[in-house]
Amino acid sequence: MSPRVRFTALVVLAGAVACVAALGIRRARRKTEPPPLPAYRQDDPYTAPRTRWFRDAKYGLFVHWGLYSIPAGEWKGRRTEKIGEWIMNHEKIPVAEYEQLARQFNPTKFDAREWVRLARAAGMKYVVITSKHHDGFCLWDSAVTTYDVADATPFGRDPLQELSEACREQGLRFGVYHSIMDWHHPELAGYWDAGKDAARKPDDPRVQKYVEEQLKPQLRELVAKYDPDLLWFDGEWVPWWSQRRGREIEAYLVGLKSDIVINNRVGKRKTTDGDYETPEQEIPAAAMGKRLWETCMTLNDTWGYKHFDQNWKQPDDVTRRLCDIAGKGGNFLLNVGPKADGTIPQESVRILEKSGEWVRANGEAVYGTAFAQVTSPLKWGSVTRKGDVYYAIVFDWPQGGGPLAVPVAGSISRARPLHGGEDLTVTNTPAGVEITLPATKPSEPAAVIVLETAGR
Ligand code: FHN
Repeated sequence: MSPRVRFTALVVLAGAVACVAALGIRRARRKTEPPPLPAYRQDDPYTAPRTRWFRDAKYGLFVHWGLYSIPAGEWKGRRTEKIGEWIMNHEKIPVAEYEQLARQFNPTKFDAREWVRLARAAGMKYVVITSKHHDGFCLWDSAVTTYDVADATPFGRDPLQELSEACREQGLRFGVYHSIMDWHHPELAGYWDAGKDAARKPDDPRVQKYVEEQLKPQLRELVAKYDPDLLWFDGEWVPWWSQRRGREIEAYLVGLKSDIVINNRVGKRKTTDGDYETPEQEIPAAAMGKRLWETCMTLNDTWGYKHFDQNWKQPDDVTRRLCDIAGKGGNFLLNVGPKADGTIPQESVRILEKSGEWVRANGEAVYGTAFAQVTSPLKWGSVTRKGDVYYAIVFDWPQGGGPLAVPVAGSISRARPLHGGEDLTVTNTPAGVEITLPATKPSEPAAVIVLETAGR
């Protein structure tokens, strides 16, 4: 065999070996690579009819209420500087000792209709309440555990039943918060005293047991008993939770209620998890492209009630944050931490009612709006958009009135105060539109100017 033929044969052989090896590696890799995440939703949450209510609502009440409302931030005379609902963790309270709080949970002043009346007075369109926070205590009558309001407390009423009914009666949507992390399961990592052999992997049989024997059955209960429009998961950062587990729960919930809206903390807060992003205690600098989002925020510095936390945001501040969020296409989920007696702290009531006066009077510029593409950041307030109409929400009115630059795209044909009065002078410039404001600001803390685009 000539050297040339031998060389070609060697090359062909080497090539064949390389192919076989590559195939082998790919097969092996395919064996180790987790199968792709199951797709379970056929729609795009950003435009789907089932999220329309959420996109139009813009503003909701978050409620953190549970056994932690009893110590109210103080344990054995020691005040925690941290968030009240984490007192079991921060004060290293053993499960058996913390459970005793249930015997004291008897919120006889709880009035679901009053809570919903307050949400409406604030201008809110939905309510999301903690069905189970990290401490594992269940605020409804669950057949899956006795660590719930029905079996462990003298209260004898079902707060979720009453609140979901009050929401329906008064035309608000109802959502439930549910923590994946559960300190009532010390066998799972997350509990402050979880041993080093606590479950830390998603495929740990103890996680499987928790998911199959508690998480899923309780989600089925919550959907069957209270028909929530929204599921607000949390506590997903534990090492034993994964995007795959999250996808499994999403598919499970969609099987129970096809139009349910689910936040991104069902998974690992990836942009493919759930229907929307959940920035916390912050407002994004700009809209998030074609991804829904909702900022959740405290009214003071705690989610769960702390009797000494008086660092309250003021009504105008709340109103401005709502408009800022709406101008960037987001939702605002603002929290209250009711007391153990079932009442909402008076300061929370005052702030929400005061801010609500403006929100309800100017709802046209908030509800059902989308983010307005502004060509430069705004200092004086926010701009929202509804179809071919913009709403300039002006908080910082120029001294004595005068020109205000509104950096929106498109030519504006008319500018008028939302609540009537003379039309304003409009000058379209390459950078947007300039409107001439009158000396007096028509309303506080902000005045809305309606800008109609030429196409109208
Ligand atoms: O740990 C919780 C906290 O207690 C509170 O519930 C907030 C609300 O969004 N979420 C977690 C912190 O990210």
